Amino acid sequence: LGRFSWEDPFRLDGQLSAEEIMLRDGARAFAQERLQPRVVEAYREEKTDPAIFREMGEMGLLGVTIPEEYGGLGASYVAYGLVAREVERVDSGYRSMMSVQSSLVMYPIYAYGSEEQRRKYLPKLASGEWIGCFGLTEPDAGSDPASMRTVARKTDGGYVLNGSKTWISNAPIADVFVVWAKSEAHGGKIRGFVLEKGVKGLSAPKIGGKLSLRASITGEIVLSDVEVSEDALLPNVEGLKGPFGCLNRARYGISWGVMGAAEFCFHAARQYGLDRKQFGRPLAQTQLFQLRLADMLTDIALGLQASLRVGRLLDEAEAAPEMISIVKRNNCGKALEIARRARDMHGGNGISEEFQVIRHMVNLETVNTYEGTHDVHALILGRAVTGLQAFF
Ligand code: TGC
Ligand code: FAD
Repeated sequence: LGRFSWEDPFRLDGQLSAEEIMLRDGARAFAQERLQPRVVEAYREEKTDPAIFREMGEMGLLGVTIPEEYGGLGASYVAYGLVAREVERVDSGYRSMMSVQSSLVMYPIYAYGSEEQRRKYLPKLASGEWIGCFGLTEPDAGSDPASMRTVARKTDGGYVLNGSKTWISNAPIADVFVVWAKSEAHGGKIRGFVLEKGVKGLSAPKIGGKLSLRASITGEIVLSDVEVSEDALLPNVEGLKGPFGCLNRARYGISWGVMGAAEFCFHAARQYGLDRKQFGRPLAQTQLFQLRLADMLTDIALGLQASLRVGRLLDEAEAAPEMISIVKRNNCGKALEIARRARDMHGGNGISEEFQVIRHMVNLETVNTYEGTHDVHALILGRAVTGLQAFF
């Protein structure tokens, strides 16, 4: 008979390569030593430290899957997922900063950009010298990005962009803006543009009053007659499959990330239950507490195993978007449930910043919403199951 470890029920470690384990361990040490000590205050004060990008860059955590010649590590999607899990074990906002940079900014420049664009942007994004953001969502186009209003009008030497984006991670501190707009010169099709901070007519005000994901800054992108030259256009993609190609990777990374947050909450609830006595015995010795821990253990074990499978398929270029919808939706929903349970199992202490579970819980509300809400992913899957479109 095999041995059993509650910390690694299906022996995930045994399914990873030596390189993946090395990267995972490096990311874990970085996250615990560099991110964990600052997160409680950063969250309370709603402060995003831009230096984190450089620190992540030094550790090789930005653009993990991008080839080495452009500053990445050329590592697997499984390695990328493992990094996301370690960073989000500390805070979903820090993972957000990392995954926007990697999947939503570096990936489209690598996959859809010209050689000049790759050489110009990728090394500086990989080192964290430049910070990137990804503008798809608009005030009137969230779940339905096809209804976006941002337009690019052709001029002699390039384009003029007008419109506004909202809820954009990293935007107020970004140097590089990947923005999606309907291009009149391309029959109104959606095209990607790479804009730089400081260009006339571009501003990115911060969105204040966020009660979730407070360690990660969020803003708008306002485009008011922004003139760019032809070389701002991402030449190699057209239509919604451009942004969705990036979202596939980011959603997949999130499916691992949220399991890291869930593991933090599970471990914290277990320890609290062992330490805290009520009615003359540890809370962990009650049937209800053990039922909850068993549910957490099961959902995390299954979620990680599913993400690993999708990651391996992604590395073989065999992953379908619907597979990614399954793991994004399931793992976010389960992580949120686990965080809520863990909060409850901490009793009154559960609402204190010191115990950290409520921060994870409130963060996971955002993660369950962005990159396709829980219900939108259900509709993507419902369409695959029935062949019937139920969005409208
Ligand atoms: P639909 O007709 O389904 O598709 C239009 C075109 O897009 C293609 N496509 C995909 N391509 C690659 N991967 C995918 N996952 C794709 N999904 C669709 C499709 O093949 C088609 O191509 P073509 O060539 O035939 O035109 O489009 P629809 O308008 O009916 O879409 C509906 C829906 C709901 C699936 C979609 O719009 C959706 O997923 N909505 C959710 C929006 C969303 O995820 N927004 C994310 C914004 S970015 C963000 O949240 C970042 S937070 C990051 C952080 O801080 O960590
Ligand atoms: P809506 O689309 O208005 O949805 C509202 C509710 O209606 C949801 O419950 C939804 O599930 C439901 N709903 C929608 N359509 C249907 C339907 N057909 N049938 C049934 N129910 C439906 N976007 C970016 O482009 N870049 C970023 O970097 C980025 N970062 C973000 C960071 C944060 C902190 C947040 C909160 C959001 C971020 N987003 C970003 C935006 C995010 O992707 C959107 O919020 C998300 O896609 C949902 O869009 P919405 O907010 O407009 O909600």
